[in-house]
Amino acid sequence: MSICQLLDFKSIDDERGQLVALEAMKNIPFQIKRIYYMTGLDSQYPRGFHAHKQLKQVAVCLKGRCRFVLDNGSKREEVWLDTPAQGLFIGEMVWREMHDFSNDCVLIVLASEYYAEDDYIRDYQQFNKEVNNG
Ligand code: T46
Repeated sequence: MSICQLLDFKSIDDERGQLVALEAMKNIPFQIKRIYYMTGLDSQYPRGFHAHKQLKQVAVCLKGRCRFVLDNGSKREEVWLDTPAQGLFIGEMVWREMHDFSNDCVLIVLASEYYAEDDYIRDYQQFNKEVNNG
């Protein structure tokens, strides 16, 4: 079973461009409490390196591309995000890293909870211990 899920969104394309609609409990599998986005990304500076205890998220690469590394404590997977017509669903207790941002990369993230630093596990050893010992 996969650690994360790639969600395919319907893209409504015509000569004016592309439009993708994201709706809570429809193509996004939770109620959305927070949206944040990242710009000015640089391949020299990977991001993430943490897991969340409760938070569920969907990340969408609106422009450019980047590589996600997901780890559930027993296996690792890599996923490239390079289209606004796909979202990466990441559930709770999954270690995530973001690498290899293109210069034009724009990432938007839909989150199931408000920001809470105490939901983060930023130490890999601690994550590995918690996920493997229940
Ligand atoms: C995640 C990946 C995909 C806030 O104050 N509010 C917020 O909503 C967020 C997301 C962050 N912050 C603060 C916390 C830090 O002081 O912004 C600073 C940078 O956050 P962080 O280092 O956690 O950023 P990333 O890119 O490593 O991780 C982010 C999210 O934090 C995280 O939930 O899953 O993107």
